Amino acid sequence: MSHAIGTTGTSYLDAPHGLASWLLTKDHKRIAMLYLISITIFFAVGAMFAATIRAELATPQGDLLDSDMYNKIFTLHGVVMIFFFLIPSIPAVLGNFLLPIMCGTKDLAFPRINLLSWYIFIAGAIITLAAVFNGGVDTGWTFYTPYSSIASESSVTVAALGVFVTGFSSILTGLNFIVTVHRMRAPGLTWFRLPLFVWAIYATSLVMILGTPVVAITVLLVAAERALHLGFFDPTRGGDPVLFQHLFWFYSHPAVYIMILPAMGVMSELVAAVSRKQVFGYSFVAFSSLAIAVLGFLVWGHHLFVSSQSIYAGLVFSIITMLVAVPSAVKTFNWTATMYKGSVTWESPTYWVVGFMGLFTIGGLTGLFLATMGLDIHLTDTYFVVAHFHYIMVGGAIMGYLGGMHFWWPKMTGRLYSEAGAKASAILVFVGFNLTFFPQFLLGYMGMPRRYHAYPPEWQVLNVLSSAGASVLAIGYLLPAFYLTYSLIKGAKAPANPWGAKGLEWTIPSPPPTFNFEDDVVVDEPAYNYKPAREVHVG
Ligand code: HEM
Ligand SMILES: [Cu+2]
Repeated sequence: MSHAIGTTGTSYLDAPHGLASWLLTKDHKRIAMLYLISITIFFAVGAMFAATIRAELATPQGDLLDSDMYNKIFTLHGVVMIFFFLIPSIPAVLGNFLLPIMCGTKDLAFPRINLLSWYIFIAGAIITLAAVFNGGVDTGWTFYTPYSSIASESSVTVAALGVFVTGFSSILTGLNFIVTVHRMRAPGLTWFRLPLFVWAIYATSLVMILGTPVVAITVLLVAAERALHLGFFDPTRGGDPVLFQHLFWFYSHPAVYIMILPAMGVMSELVAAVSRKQVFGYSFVAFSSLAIAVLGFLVWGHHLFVSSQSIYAGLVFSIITMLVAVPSAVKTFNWTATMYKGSVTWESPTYWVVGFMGLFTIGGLTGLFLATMGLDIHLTDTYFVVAHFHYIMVGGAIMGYLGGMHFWWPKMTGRLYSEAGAKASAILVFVGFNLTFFPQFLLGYMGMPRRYHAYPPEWQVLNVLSSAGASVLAIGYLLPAFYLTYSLIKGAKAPANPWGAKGLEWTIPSPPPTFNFEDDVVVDEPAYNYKPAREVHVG
């Protein structure tokens, strides 16, 4: 592998300063930083809505918010978290930063389009947030018709346009990644020498470019129906409200994999690094990403078990949904096997890895409950569903994102952070998370419906536990904001390879120079070619 340690080029952070040099940058690493700053702000906004929801639900009466306000708050929470935080998080921040480096190239295939994607993302977010200040949206993040298309008097049209615009950002980013992986890999970097993170981002990109146009058109149809009173979904004009659910979930089920596949990619990198070992069953892990991407398009009907869908269609969707569990389980088993035979050390990334595996497993297993049609008829639209997807998307995707941020932070910023702080944060997130969401499985099983702002007093104990857990979780998420920011000011300088990890990104200085590699890269070994000895240099 090319070893470029000691390159003299100025780091991408030190290259021209000034606001304009950042806002007009074509450097994939700076664009990643622009995304990092923006999605961190959106996460904070989404988290404040979540805190409001948990405050309301701490007591059985609807005493903090009226029902109308409550509807608006949980809608905004969902919309902001899904479209403006989870979907862009790992691909746009870590993917943008790392994919070109992992492919041994100087930048993405289309650097200008990469910058354009960020501007489109910001434009979409501003339009959507305008809907918030323009009275809010009360449909839920799923925008179900006919409520959203003919009944709701809130700012659905503006929010729908915001989501529509944001979709283009996703499509362009996906295209950029796919072309880069196909056309720009360094000589010798064959498909089966690619880091598993690249495989995961590649599979995610396929979903982004194939799925996003469908949701974009769907929300556009809702906006058109509202503005022009067309009859796409309006039954009084011959439309079909359930058609919306089909179109919506045809994208949004795959979209849940846009959120989790990249986190799985991060996990593969981290598991290899903390176990100092080639990932067990490398090609199975690589292909399982593609299998998930493909199967993900065939299961949308599991969101429609209680719609007018025929019971036979339900049966087919039920079975195919269970099949999706197979490639997910393949990954989990292979990570476990990697760690089992490896020499695991307890640095902070290991904490995030273990947390991810625990939470993702619970999320996946409870997915199987929901995939069982007869059981889902009882559980659908209850807190069981809420708990299931939070275990995967918050427990899995955000753990993966934070694990990746901690692993690559020294590379991205050139600074080491407090290991003790990072471990404390991982533990608080894990404990707070379980306290928040585990009670919701029980509440759902007992029949507590989702999206209600008041509930019978007998469910208060579990709700109070959940709200209390949310405060612990919030502290766990806030901590990194402090020690990571502190590391930028006072942190020790990071060496090129603080974890003693394998991968092209660890062969260049931290932070990398503007064009990543000084010489042309040639790769002559498989990914994760760990040798027994190594040195660790963390703060
Ligand atoms: C083992 C794999 C999985 C299975 C079998 C599964 C199954 C299901 C089923 C059947 C539902 C519908 C429940 C209902 O509406 O009554 C559901 C909902 C959901 N799942 Fe999963 N799931 C799996 C993995 C995932 C993953 C990986 C994610 C996200 C990254 C995810 C996110 C969601 C979301 C967001 C919803 C609810 C959406 C809403 O109604 O707001 N699931 N899951
Ligand atoms: Cu689904």
